[in-house]
Amino acid sequence: MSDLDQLRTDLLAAVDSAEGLDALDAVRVQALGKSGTVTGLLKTLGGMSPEQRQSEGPRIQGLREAVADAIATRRDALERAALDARLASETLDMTLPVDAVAAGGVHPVSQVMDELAEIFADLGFAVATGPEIEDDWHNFTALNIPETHPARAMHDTFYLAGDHERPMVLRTHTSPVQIRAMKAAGGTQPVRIIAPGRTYRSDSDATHTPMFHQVEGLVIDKGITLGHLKWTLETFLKAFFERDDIVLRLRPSYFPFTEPSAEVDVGYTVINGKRVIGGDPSQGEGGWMEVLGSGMVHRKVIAAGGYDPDQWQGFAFGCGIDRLAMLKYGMDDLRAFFDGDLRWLKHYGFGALDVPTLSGGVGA
Ligand code: 2U9
Repeated sequence: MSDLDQLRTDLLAAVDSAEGLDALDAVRVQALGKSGTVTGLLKTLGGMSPEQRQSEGPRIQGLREAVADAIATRRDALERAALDARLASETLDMTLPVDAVAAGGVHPVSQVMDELAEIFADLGFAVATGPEIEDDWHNFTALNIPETHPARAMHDTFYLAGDHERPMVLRTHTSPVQIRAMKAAGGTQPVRIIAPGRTYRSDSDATHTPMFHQVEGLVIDKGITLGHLKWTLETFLKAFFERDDIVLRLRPSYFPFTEPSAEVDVGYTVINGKRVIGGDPSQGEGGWMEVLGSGMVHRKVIAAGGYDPDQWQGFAFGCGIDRLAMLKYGMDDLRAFFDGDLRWLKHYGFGALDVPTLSGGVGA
């Protein structure tokens, strides 16, 4: 075997046995680099006679090409093997659960407010809002609660330092919103609104917080009767508690702003030791639970709102939103509503996209 053949055999063997790209590059430098063996042979061509160059030239060039081709082929194989190894070690398990994204939740009070707006929208009621800092006239006087009326003391009012001409209070109910809505309607247009929002009374125990949420409803029109009131409340309660078997009981009561006035009880039944709204209250451990106050708007209040009480009548109702939420979603401590405990909110809160969760609107 000539020296050239021996060199070819050695170099091709070195290329084939190179175990990685670095080793292969070392072989390339050793053969084809500036001082490489094959490069050295190519340089000898210059000192040869023309005849010698003619016979040796193609052999040496052939050797250079064979080594270069072998290196390229080996590099491809090594690169493919490296890629295969990476693909095998870096596989993604598409079946793994994704990390939960931290998302906020909807507070039960907000959820119930959305549900109320939805149900009453179906009945043609708009949502009205007003200031939480009210003057004495809108909060009391216009609602037939004059200065000497015992109801003022009963409301445990938060008074604000203001001028003596126009004492200001934190509204004790959302009723002043309805007075403002009546005034805005100018004594000539029917009114059909609910007024949900924050209210304030100086009271604090397991069932009372100094701030709580109320919703009140008001209808002013011609020819309004107690029958309209009862139907509206029955329709509302059936939609809210998502049951058709809700029974109502109206008990005579007293509120300064309505005459006659009635407290509204709903029938409950007991399932697994828990009171559930709906069903026949005369069965088993069932009974009645007070959920709303209501009545026909007092003539003096109709007049204070700018309407002629000989032509216009109305009904109104009110209840605690916090209490509605507790009854529907089964919480038992009112104070937890306002503690801001994230564990409680996670448990009782609602997803932003669940709002509202009613299975259907009124009449569905
Ligand atoms: C106007 C006229 C009448 C609103 C009414 C009630 C009866 C009532 C309480 C229930 C529990 C509030 O949260 S609670 O303490 N409310 O019983 N509210 S009628 O009557 C109005 C309001 C505005 C212009």
